[in-house]
Amino acid sequence: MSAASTIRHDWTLSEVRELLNLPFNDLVFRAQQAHREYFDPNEVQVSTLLSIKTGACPEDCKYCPQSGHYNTGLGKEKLLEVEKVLEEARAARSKGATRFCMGAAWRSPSKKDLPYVLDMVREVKSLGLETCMTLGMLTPEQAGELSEAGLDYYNHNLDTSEKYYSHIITTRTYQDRLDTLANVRQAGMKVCCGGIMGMGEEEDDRAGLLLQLATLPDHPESVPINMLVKVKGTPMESVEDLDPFEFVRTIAVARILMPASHVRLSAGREAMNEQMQALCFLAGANSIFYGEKLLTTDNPEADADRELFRRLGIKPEALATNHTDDDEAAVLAAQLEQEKTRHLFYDAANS
Ligand code: SAM
Ligand code: DTB
Ligand code: SF4
Repeated sequence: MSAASTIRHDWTLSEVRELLNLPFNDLVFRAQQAHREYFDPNEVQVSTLLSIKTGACPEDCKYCPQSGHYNTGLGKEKLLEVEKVLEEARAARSKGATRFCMGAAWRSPSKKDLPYVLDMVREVKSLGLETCMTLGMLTPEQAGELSEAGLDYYNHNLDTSEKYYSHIITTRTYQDRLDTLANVRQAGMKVCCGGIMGMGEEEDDRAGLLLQLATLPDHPESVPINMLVKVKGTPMESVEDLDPFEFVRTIAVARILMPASHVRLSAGREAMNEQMQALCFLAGANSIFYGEKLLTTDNPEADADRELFRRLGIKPEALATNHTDDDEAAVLAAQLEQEKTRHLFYDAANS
């Protein structure tokens, strides 16, 4: 492997700042180079999200429609039944998603709820889908149980720089988040960790977040870059828009710093036009949330995303073939299933 291909964990803040400030064309060119060393540039991974427990969260994250501290008009819902989750997972699979991400508005999972969540992991996994959960903070024991049940990814975002963090959340610390990430790693799961742009932060906060992610002992396998979805009733409902090019720059720098990770163009696509999304793919984004809802807010219609892929010649990334003996049968079944659903994209891509 050439020196340029080496994955680095020793990036410095001045390097990250320099990258963020490159002339736009130079930055995107470098991001494309990095992208092509590790990925097919015309493939994008597709995940579908489901809120398994909505609203009345005790945390005070200023961006979040689900925080019980703000009145956003969201009702409080109980943890969904396992059967309902499975129904949604089957529907996502039949539309061509390969990963199913389940999110709960919790500070951390309770002793009472965890067994149900473990069942969800086992059952969704038996459909051959990759599984991801985001349930708040985890102890080493909880992370161990989720890993044991077969959970592939755990999403836990740092959200912003350490410096800006206390302007956004006061009910848990940056260090709490780093501790959960370490517990997830220690338990052998893949890490999904990123942040939100457009929360009134400065460029240096975006640099600080990217640096933190890129200097973790192992890069997160998945790096969601969210554009703030401004929800009425949250303290961020009327924060000033971020310059869209700054968002694209953030994606490009994430791609350069963590070249082997999937960078997800995450929340906020509903408010982006197709040209903006294409720029994000050009800058190295290679994963999206697919399906009409994120957790509680709208995402583009699945048909519209397939049409966008067609126009850009993008294909959905196939399920990974490396798997353990334990889930071999399920993965093979899912790959067959995926062959059936790929026509949804391919027919469009070839027409
Ligand atoms: N409660 C768990 C937690 O916070 O760890 C899991 C669910 S939480 C909704 C998952 C992530 O969604 C947050 O960390 C945040 O990055 C993202 N998110 C929440 N509200 C958002 C918004 N309005 N715009 C963009 N991203 C948002
Ligand atoms: C992530 O980084 N973004 C997703 C997922 N991980 C869990 C969540 C976005 C939520 C947007 C607001 C909502 O729909 O409630
Ligand atoms: Fe709760 Fe997660 Fe929303 Fe924060 S981001 S308020 S922890 S659901």
